[in-house]
Amino acid sequence: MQLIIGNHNYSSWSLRAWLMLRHFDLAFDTTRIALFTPGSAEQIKAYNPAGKVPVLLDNGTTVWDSLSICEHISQMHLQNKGWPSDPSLRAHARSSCAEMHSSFMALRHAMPMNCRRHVDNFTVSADVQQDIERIHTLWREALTQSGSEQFLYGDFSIADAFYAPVVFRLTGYGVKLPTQLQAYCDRMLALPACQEWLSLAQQESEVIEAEEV
Ligand SMILES: N[C@@H](CCC(=O)N[C@@H](CS)C(=O)NCC(=O)O)C(=O)O
Repeated sequence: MQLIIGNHNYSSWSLRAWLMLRHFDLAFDTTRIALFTPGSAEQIKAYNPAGKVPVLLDNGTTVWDSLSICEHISQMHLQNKGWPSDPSLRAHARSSCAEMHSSFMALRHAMPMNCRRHVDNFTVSADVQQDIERIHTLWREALTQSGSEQFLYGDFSIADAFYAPVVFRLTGYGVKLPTQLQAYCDRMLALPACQEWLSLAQQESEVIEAEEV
């Protein structure tokens, strides 16, 4: 497999797809395209006419958009273990991912993923606070319903990959979290794959001024 991604520091959608492959130790090559640099849009379009990363090339099949890439990886390479096996938990996990994919605009705009940045006194506006509280509710429901003391739905799932950029944002912007949720963030941050991504972000030097990547 070949995964085309953007900058490790900024590309939250790329992180989701990469984390699925890396955490489950699947074999793949990474092609990194530094976003918003001369020629980068054309480079991305050569893989994906929609002009966005991530893109996965798998044995002649092109898959684009992070959610369908994660679904594809789960179905084709993980015997569907990207989702919880319990139907009710699976429905919750799928809904949480779809909600991440389509919502939380205030949080995404005000707190763009920037793995190298650590903010001490970030002011959380009312609409960002609303997004954070909704995420708290989702995480708490997931952890409680699954009885998990590890990942959101027990074993690592697509949902953890999907919320990994939120973990990076909440911790990077110094948002104070309830104990149960801070503990979840700590477990995610301790994952070797998350550590590897953060280290790759540290090694990059490009700076993007855009609010949301
Ligand atoms: N919904 C898409 C979003 C992809 C997306 O917005 N990717 C950003 C990088 S994180 C991108 O390619 N930006 C480049 C551009 O817009 O020119 C997904 O889930 O993959």
